[in-house]
Amino acid sequence: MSKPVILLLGKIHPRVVERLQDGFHLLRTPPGQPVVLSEDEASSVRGIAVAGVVPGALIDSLPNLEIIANFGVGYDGVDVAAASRRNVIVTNTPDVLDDEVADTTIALLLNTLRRFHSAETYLREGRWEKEGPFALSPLSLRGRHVGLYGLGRIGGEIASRLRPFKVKIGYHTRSQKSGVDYDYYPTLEALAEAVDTLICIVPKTAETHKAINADILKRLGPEGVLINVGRGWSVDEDDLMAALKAGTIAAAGLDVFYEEPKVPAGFFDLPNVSLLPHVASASVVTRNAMADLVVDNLIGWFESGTVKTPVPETPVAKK
Ligand code: NAP
Ligand code: 8YV
Repeated sequence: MSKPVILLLGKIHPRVVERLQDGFHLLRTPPGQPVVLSEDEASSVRGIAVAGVVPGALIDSLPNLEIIANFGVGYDGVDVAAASRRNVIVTNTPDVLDDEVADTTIALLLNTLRRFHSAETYLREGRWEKEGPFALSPLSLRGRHVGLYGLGRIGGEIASRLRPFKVKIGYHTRSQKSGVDYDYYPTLEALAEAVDTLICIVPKTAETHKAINADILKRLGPEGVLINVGRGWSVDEDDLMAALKAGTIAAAGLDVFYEEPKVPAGFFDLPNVSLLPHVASASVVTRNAMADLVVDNLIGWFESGTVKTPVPETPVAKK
């Protein structure tokens, strides 16, 4: 029997290729360029492995497509509505990255408050010996009230890690979560009003677009700190930059940006931001686990008609 054809899109993790190459026929397209397939190629494709974008037009141009396996828990790059219309399964990589992303969030929070990045640069530049101790950090985690915008798989892990830091914890989600004793706020406005530290870990959806804007930042207040590890989409970057410059809030730590990999140059000049190039899950061990889940979903589908981690919107039909 001929091997199922999988189209690899974007800069796909090498382990995905390694594990798929024996059992599947792999079609690769040059990264960063439009996907151009012959008619025969298009009709041969039964699966897609992707780290990035799958537009509806591409889905519609592949008549025999059965499954899209997304590398990443956030699957906002995939046109899920178009996939569902065509009865195409979409899978993502939840759970296996929760701990890594939560660890990174705590590191980014501490780095933003205590400016360890600047302190290390100071040491490396030989300034400690010449000029004496590094300046005291104006901000600290001591006594903070932290609000989570999102308390799902990753938000829950962030909250658990915050507990031993002895900070007060609250959250806003659309539905109140059972089994947690953090204070619930029914609106983002109410959460921002109550806390001084806001951690954004919601998905990219129409509802979360630029939800963190000038009004929310003003509510956080002059001691306020924003940490974004969700999607850049959820923050109005112009409003954030203005708030950081004017002292409307005190500092921000960002792992994600509106138009990655472009980072607004204005952030580089601000001493009160800590910037990371979307690395929250980027360790070898965690990215390998994500790659394995991409492959397990594809193998499961083509061997037994089952997938481990379908996204909620997907039609989970048996072959
Ligand atoms: P999840 O388990 O689905 O949790 C999402 C949380 O957001 C839930 O608590 C949900 O609660 C809440 N939420 C969704 N829409 C909301 C809205 N409009 N208003 C308020 N709350 C809302 O997802 P996850 O696995 O924790 O991942 C979350 C996101 O993190 C991903 O989608 C991805 O974009 C991002 N992420 C980033 C990195 C990185 O490298 N920086 C890594 C992994 C994930 P309700 O449904 O009750 O509202
Ligand atoms: C990855 C992420 O950096 O899982 C997600 O949603 O944002 C990150 O873990 C990204 O998916 C890699 O393409």
